[in-house]
Amino acid sequence: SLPDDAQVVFVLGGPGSGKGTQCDKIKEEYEVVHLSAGDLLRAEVKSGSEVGQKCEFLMREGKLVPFAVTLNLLKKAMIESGGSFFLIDGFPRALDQAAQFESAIIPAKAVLFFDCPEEEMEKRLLKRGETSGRSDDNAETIRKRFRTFLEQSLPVKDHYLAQEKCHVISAVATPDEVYDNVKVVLEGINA
Ligand code: UP5
Ligand code: MG
Repeated sequence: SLPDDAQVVFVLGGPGSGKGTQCDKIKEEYEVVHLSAGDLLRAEVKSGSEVGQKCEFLMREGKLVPFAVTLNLLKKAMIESGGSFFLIDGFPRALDQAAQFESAIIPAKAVLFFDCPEEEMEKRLLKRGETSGRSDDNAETIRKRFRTFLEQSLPVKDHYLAQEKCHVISAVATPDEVYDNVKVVLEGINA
């Protein structure tokens, strides 16, 4: 199980908004466990498991994988990490996922939301697609990811804004400039 003082911060934002990039910077400076739901899913796909094979197709279609899959992967990784401060990157991606995670594991302390125009995200993802090898970094899947994000994931931001837990940070600047604002937020929530 998790330590009594466990804390969770969700790191959200559209596809290519810079969630992973900023989490990498945070963990250079703070003692945090960074768990990317997408990275955990890609590892599961790579393992060749039956669950992974099912997820591979959904991810290539820009759709959400079943909640139970991400919840199990995250829970296992949280416990195995031995850490107590968790940055959960790219999850929850729908309102019901947020509610279920919080009742099954722990309420979120705060949410970082990276705000980025679609044109900028598309540009970043297409560029990354030249070398990433990610099966979802192509123009067609990117369009589907944006659609899923708008329809299913954006309500999560509003949910946490209403609870005054969500900190919106502009993602349109250099990674270092974005990180300066991330730090201000993290200091504010006493990470
Ligand atoms: N870059 C970053 N910051 C920049 C900046 N400030 N200026 C210029 N360039 C910048 O960055 C993307 C690219 O932009 C990189 O090349 C970077 O160098 C550059 P990155 O930090 O990787 O952005 P990130 O927001 O992490 O983008 P990512 O593609 O990982 O976001 P997604 O949310 O699309 O992907 P994720 O891996 O979270 O999920 C993939 C799929 O898994 C989903 O589509 C879904 O099918 C599935 N999934 C679920 O079903 N459920 C889940 O809970 C999670 C995932
Ligand atoms: Mg990422």
